[in-house]
Amino acid sequence: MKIDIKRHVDNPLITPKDIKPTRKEFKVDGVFNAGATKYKGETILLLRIAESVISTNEDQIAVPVLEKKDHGYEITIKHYDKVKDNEEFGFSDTRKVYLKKKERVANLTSLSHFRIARSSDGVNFIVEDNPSIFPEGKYETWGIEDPRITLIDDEYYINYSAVSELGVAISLIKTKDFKTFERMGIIFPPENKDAAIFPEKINGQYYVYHRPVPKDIGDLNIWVSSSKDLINWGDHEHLMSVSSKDSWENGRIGGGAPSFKTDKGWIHIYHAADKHSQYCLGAFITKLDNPTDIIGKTDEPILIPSEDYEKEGFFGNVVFTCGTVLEDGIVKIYYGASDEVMALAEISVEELYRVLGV
Ligand code: MAN
Repeated sequence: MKIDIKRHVDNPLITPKDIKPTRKEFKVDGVFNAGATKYKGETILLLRIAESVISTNEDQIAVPVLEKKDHGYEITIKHYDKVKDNEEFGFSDTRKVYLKKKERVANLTSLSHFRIARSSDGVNFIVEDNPSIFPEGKYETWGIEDPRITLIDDEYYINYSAVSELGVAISLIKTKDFKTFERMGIIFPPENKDAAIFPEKINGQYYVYHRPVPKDIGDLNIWVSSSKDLINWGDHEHLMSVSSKDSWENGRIGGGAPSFKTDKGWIHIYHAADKHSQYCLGAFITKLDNPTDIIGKTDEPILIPSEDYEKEGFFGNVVFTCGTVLEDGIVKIYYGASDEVMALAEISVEELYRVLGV
């Protein structure tokens, strides 16, 4: 089925050269996977900005991490030598340094923070020069990633991946004005990612989609939980599985942008990867009075990496969304491409109904 989805002609909208590094010894590797919302008539993107240390020697990798010092957590730089350390560590994945013996990640190559970009037309963005939210404390020593923004009443709730050597947890922050931010702590312990909170209570409960990361038994599937206060989550249920066939979604699936309400149900745009780590976007729709009841789902992706900026970059063949804005029947999907740039694609709600078969 041919799907009517349009990439914006100005794509990519934001690239690393639009971003001022936080330190002179840092460079920006990526500006991607932004949360999106409307605030006072403007579109706000909360950008994930990944920074690494400028390298002066090809054989060396220097990685930025937070370390506990007398006065709290400070940035320190760890060094690896690609030649000398080759026995012990793997360097082939641009995102990670790999500890071969333990078969686990020793460090990420970059440290991510969040920064605000504002726009009056949803296309031309002005990016702030300084971080809005910077990693803090023992659960964020390797950075903060992939924010999703949900407006509930008059407060914006931002959930994100808090990354440290203790694992990837899901944490929550709230703000009323995108100037002051209140940390509310971890809502799902490691390893868990890709949480997307619903914007209102349904039958007296808040709902969230999230993606636990089983290491030994089980696949990387989407789960759903509910809560009365957005902090304590329970009633955990499995929602949707990776495909068991040779398919675009047989590797991993995860929540994308927070679901939005339509006449026919809650629509959720999610991401899915195949066994070769090609990341696409798909959609499903649930009943309005029950976010655990899927009534339609896309068989084929609505967005597949095909443009240069989606196929090549810091980590290529990736389209990944954390935020949409619904205006006048059009869904603006803001998405990270190749873990490097921000882009925009638009699809109408009517077209989504058609591909969802509802
Ligand atoms: C994966 C990717 C990276 C991310 C790490 C830690 O490797 O999603 O972008 O930095 O996980 O979350």
